[in-house]
Order: sequence, then structure tokens, then C-alpha cells
Amino acid sequence: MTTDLLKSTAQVPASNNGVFLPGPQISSAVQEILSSIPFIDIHTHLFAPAFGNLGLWGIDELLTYHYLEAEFFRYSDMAPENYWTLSKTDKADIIWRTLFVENSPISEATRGVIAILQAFQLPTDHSSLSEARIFFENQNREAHIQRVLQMAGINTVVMTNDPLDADESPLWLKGVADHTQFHAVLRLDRILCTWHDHWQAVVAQGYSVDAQATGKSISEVRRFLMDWAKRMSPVYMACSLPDTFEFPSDTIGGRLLQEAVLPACRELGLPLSLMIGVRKQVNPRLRLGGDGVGRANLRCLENLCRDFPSNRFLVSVLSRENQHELCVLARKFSNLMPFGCWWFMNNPSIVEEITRERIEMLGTSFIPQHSDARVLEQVIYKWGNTRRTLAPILSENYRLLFEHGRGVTRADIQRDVTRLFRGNAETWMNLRSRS
Ligand code: FIX
Ligand code: ZN
Repeated sequence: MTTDLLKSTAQVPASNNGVFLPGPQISSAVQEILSSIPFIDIHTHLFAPAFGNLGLWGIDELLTYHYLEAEFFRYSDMAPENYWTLSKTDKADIIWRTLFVENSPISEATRGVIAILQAFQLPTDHSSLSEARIFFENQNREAHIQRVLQMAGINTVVMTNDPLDADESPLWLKGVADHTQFHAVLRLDRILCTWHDHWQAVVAQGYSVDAQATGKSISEVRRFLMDWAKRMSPVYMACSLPDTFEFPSDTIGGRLLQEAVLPACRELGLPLSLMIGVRKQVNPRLRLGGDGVGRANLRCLENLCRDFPSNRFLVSVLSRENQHELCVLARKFSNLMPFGCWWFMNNPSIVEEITRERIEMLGTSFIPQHSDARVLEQVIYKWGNTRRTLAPILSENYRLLFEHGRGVTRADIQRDVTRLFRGNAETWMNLRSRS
């Protein structure tokens, strides 16, 4: 394959997988295919309509997103304690005025709100939010959810469901209707990370466990997990872990992980998602916005993948310094699937860096992104960013392949994009068997 082909559109040879694309057409083909395939969003904090007001949406929720609250406190000299006394509307108004009127909304999170207003043809530069508020108030939840998923180019959403959350668990215990597009996840932070604060909640649900997780606590936690798996039909179990996380460890969390959670995952054929590297509440005055990041020692992951080969681990790491190591570990262990650019990593410049490295080291055998959306409409800009960032990276890799002597067809690109944003997730979460 000569480089002339890159320039010319003359007679192009065909592969058994369609016609090789002339060089100049690769980028547009990549863009078209990225926008034509609906993605699977494997980690969000969104809820199916049946969960009612647990699902956040609309302008006031968008503006009081903890990312924006953290940025607000950098500009405002208002004490957080005063801010928390305000109503939701007043909080949204002061954040809008401070970050969007008195200053340029050029940060990733503020730009996101502008992109959402633009997507609904709402004013992006008015000092008042009244027009936006009226618009969102007039939306029907179900129809709005469908429209937003369409606009974001996703058709499957994976929730985050906490069996010990005081508002959420009663809904599940009463029974929640399934939704074809929203899948549950059994989130275990309270069990694995803060057992001392939550073991009584497990007792309250009818399981005989104790503060030290001794005696039959382990088998009771197994029973708890199996019961909740029956109730939720989760696509995976999940936990976020601190930067200090070690495995193996003789802590309560370490024992519950090894003797209850991993066996339950094996029995149910579920992957375990580990999100590693959060430093909870480094500044508690900012509440949800007060969490930080720390570089983790990923020896824990090496030990887990090696010692539990029949468990599968869906992993995202929060620290930039851990990204390369995660790629290398994934080359060593096929029961490890790196996914997403989590939280403080979810900025286009860093997503680009991480994704280039992953393609170079893992080809298409990883899951590039998740939205982590907490408010419904956020999926619009978060997936918009992802498509915008991924297009040139993929095109460049195909162009390099070309230069090295291998043409690329539309079908090749279609297969690769489908694998990255659907196939890997479907396989790892047995989604195909659920639809
Ligand atoms: O642990 C998590 O799932 C994190 O994504 C959240 O706790 C975090 O607050 C968040 O919203 C990140 O984007
Ligand atoms: Zn999350």
C-alpha cells in the first residue's frame, strides 16, 4: 500500500471486509460512525423513571452539581456553611451569577452547562435563569429522559444502586419495575469501606452480622448479596476504594471482599467494579465536592487479578499517575478491564492522554469512557466531549495503520467503535442475554 493512496482517490483495492477508505476520507468516516452508534454508559448516578425524585434533572440540579460547587467556592468568599443554608434555587442562582455571569464559563464543568442550554436552544448568556426553569418544569420525565438519551447518543444506562441507602433501599424492597434501558449495579461502599457505620443497617434488614464481622457475619453478608442480586439483577457489583487500599488485608473490608463479595460475584457470574484512588472528604466543608485524589499502590490489583483468576475486575483509577500502570496490568491479566476516565480524569486533555496510551497498549480491548452523570442532561455534554476527543485519536491511528501498509474499511471502523463503546461492556456485563 503506497502512501500515494493516502492522497489519491484513484481505484482503491478492496479487503474481504469492504472497500479501503482513501486517506482523506478516514476522519469523516470515523466521525460519522462515532455519532451513529448508540453507546452504553457503564457508570452513572442516574435513575430509571420508577425511582422518581432520586433521579436528578433540570437547571437547578445542573448548577448545584458538586463539580460546580467546588469551583464556586474558589471564586466566592461565601463560607460553605452559609451556602448550605440556601434553598436549591438560591444556590443555583448564586452559582450561575458567580461562574457564568461575573466570570467566563470556560472550565469543563461550566462549559458543559452552556452546551446543555445550547442543545435545548435556551439562552446561554442571560443573567436570569427563569426561561430555563420554565422549560425544564414543563418537561414530562419519561419523554424527557428518552429525548436526552437520544441527544447524548446512548441507549443503555448503568445506574449506581446502594442497598443500604435510606431513600433508595425501601423502593427496591417494595419492588421496582424493570426498565429495558436502565440496569442496576450493587454498590458496596458502605459494606466494604464503612462497615463500622453500617453493619446495623444490615442487621435491620434481617441478617445476623456484628460490628467485627465475626462468626456467621461472612455467610450472612453472602446471603445479603445473593438476596439483593435477586432483587436488582445487577450487571456488576461495585465499590470505590481509597488510595490507601491494600489487598490482601486482614481488615474487616479485606475479609468481606475476599470471603463474601468475590465468591458471590463468581457464583453469580458478575464482574466486580473497583474504582480506586479517592481520598474521601479532604475538605468536608464542601460535602460531595470535598473528595480528593491520591495515587494508589496498584499491587492490590495485581494480587486480586492473579489470585482470583475466575473473578473479573472492571477497574477505573482516579489518579493520573496510576493510568499507565493500569494499562500494563491489563496486558498481564485478561480478567481485568480498564474503563473510563473517572471524575478528575474526565477532562478532555487528560481523556486524550489516557485514551492514546490505552489504544497503543490495549488496542480496542478496553472501555474508553463512562459519564458518571449525576444529573440527567449531563450525558449530553459528557458524551459530546468523548466523541469530539476520540474522533481525531481514532482517525490518527487508522492513518498510521495506513502508512504502515494496511488499509481500513468502514466496516473495520464500525467494528472497532462498536467494540469500544458497546461490545466490551455487553460481553463483560452479559448485557446481550438481558435484551
Ligand atoms: O464513587 C463514585 O461513583 C464517584 O463517581 C462519585 O462518588 C463522585 O462524587 C462523582 O460524582 C464523580 O464524578
Ligand atoms: Zn460515580
